[in-house]
Amino acid sequence: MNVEAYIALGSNMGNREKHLKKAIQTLHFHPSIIVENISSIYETDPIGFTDQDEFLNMVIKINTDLSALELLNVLQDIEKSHNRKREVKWGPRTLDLDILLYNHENIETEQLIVPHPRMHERAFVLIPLSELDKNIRIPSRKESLSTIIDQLQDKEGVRIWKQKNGVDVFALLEN
Ligand code: A4P
Ligand code: MG
Repeated sequence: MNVEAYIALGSNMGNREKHLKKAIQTLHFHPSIIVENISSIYETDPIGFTDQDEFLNMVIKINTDLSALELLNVLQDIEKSHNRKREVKWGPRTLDLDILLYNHENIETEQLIVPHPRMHERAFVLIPLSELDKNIRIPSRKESLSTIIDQLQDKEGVRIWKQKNGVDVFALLEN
């Protein structure tokens, strides 16, 4: 498993926490994916399309043998199994799974752009990411993660909802 990747999870419909946990469990059971670490869960004000319920957001770190496109396909299959519908751009969703980083690669294809093109402007992504690795660099960005976060406007819209406690990555998933 020689690739390190970071995935952002979001949900603002139905049992939000259950959608996030189920997705992580499904990834964990995939033969080509190891879930290495997970952030706390944050409750966040909706960005973009604001007339919708609050989100739960978190970020996880995985190791994988999958290519970036194979990983995207796995994530989209999981979204489908959560009955994800694409109706409103940036609108309500049971589960959104985005690839933030894939090693330190820059990828630009029709289906996939990595680093995720909007991650550097989103506190709901960068705050949980920095919890996992505050020194991580976003390829093609000069500034450090903490400098980018300092400059963000919407930080007060991102609040810890369930703190990850202790060393066990999966303790959060069990209760
Ligand atoms: N795609 C391209 N690059 C990627 C990537 N790195 N990871 C393509 C995943 N997918 C990627 O995505 C549309 C297409 O993007 C996919 O078919 C894939 O080929 P989608 O998930 O179908 O649609 P979407 O989620 O509506 O679009 P997108 O661009 O993922 O939306 P965003 O930018 O993620 O915004 N507010 C809060 N507080 N929390 C949220 O989680 N999420 C959104 C969605 C808006 N506001 C939010 C939140
Ligand atoms: Mg998405």
